Amino acid sequence: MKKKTAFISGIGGQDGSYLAEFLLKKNYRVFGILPRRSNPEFQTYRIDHLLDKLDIEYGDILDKITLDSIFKKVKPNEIYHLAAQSHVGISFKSPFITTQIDYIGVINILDAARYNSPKSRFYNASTSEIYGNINKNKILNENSIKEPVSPYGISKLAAYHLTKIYRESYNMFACNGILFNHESPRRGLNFVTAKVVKGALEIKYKKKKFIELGNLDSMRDWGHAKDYVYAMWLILNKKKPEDYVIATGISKSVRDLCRLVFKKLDLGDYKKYIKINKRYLRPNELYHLRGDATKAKKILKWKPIITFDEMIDEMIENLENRFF
Ligand code: GDR
Repeated sequence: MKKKTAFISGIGGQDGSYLAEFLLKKNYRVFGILPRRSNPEFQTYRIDHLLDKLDIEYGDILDKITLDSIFKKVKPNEIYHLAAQSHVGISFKSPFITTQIDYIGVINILDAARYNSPKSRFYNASTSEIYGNINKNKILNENSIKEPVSPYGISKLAAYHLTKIYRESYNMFACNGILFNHESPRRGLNFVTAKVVKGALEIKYKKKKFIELGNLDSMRDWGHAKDYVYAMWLILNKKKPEDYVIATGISKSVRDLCRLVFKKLDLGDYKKYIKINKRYLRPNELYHLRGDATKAKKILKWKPIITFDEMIDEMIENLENRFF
């Protein structure tokens, strides 16, 4: 039987690497692009162990020509669009480049698919950042009001609508996965979970005296990236193209995260080690996120497996082995 084919943009990222592993295990042939940068090693460390099994080309989501040629040649069964400028804080400093990558990039890849491989199933990495603060402390589902509060969120909301527009206008199998925060040992070190775990380990090994953070009171619904890439695949393998919220339904504060990590490392009261630095406060903040994945549970039969506690243990063990 002919192997199924998948294309992943952002294959070098946390989610891309887990998804590539998952699809290879399912016997897919996996294609991907990596942007050409001056420090290529940095971009492949999450997929170095897979490189001989993957078909990787250099290319950028903003260079449509690469997407056109790959889609024309491969006509992938499934396209997972995960590439993004994914740091919300950075999007305030670089709103233009964030919009280019996170919105214009989606026009590029949807058009490349539409003209060269219209039968490909298309997954767009949408996010809980599209909601904003308007829903107050409500649990959020696919129908909740979307009023983002960051340049990242607004680009992602535009991309979410664009994906729906292509589905409805051109009959494409195009779907949004509205994923709430998801972490893992492969998380970039400037996101808060990895920053706190690495910082606490540095304190344990006496390399540092404290961690500098921003808002400790924001609440996030944190799942594990491995569970979430499985949801992506389920979304593209249903009969009907639809949008889904993927979340755990449990919300914790950044403060809870700090308390747990410092406790696990036997370092005592986290407050002794945390300093607030204005640099890490965002001009606007999304205060509360908690997702309702009832639709995914019902239709996709998806549910999160790895608990927050288990994930933090895995992050501590992995980062300790990697850096100390
Ligand atoms: P988020 O993730 O913005 O929710 O977006 P992040 O881990 O960056 O922040 C979570 C919360 O922690 C607060 N915070 C800090 N954040 C960072 N990065 N660094 C700090 O020092 C710090 N101190 C406090 C933040 O203000 C925020 O409230 C993530 C990304 O992966 C997005 O791409 C994705 O779309 C969403 O999750 C779902």
